[in-house]
Amino acid sequence: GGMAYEKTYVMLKPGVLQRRLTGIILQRLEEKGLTLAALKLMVIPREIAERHYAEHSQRPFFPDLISYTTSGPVVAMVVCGENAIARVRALAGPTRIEEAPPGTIRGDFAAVTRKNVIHTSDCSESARREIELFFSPGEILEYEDPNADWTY
Ligand code: DGI
Repeated sequence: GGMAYEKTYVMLKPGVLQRRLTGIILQRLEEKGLTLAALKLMVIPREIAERHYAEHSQRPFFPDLISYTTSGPVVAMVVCGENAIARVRALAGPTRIEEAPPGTIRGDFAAVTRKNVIHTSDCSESARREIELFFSPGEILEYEDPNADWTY
């Protein structure tokens, strides 16, 4: 397939800060050549968490998903690069922890699906929606990357 420059929404879930895993997870995104365009700590308000996970509102695990997601600070990010959406999902690994192989972020750092460490947008439409939900346009910085020729 061709390349497309994309932005994706990435969130390190509650527990990652407490476990001191932020640096090692950011390193995995950076060493793959992905670019950080925005990054902040926040505690997600319930209403925003419900909008973020609206597609799951009828699932039995929804109340637990919302209480977990709002239970502590998260690291919210906009990550960009060629084919960034698929590349970040590949680094994260499958949703279900039994399927997440070693070498992926979930495979290496998560023990159970409900605390699978990282969220990452699943398509360009969700990426657009999620970035808008968590960031104002002025928080997203796009800058020259003189090293891009060494990555792509
Ligand atoms: O985009 P993903 O986070 O990989 O996956 P998703 O959008 O299908 O699910 C969103 C989150 O909801 C997922 O990261 C963990 C949680 N989840 C998904 N399926 C289950 C679940 N939590 C529980 N407890 N049980 C599930 O079956």
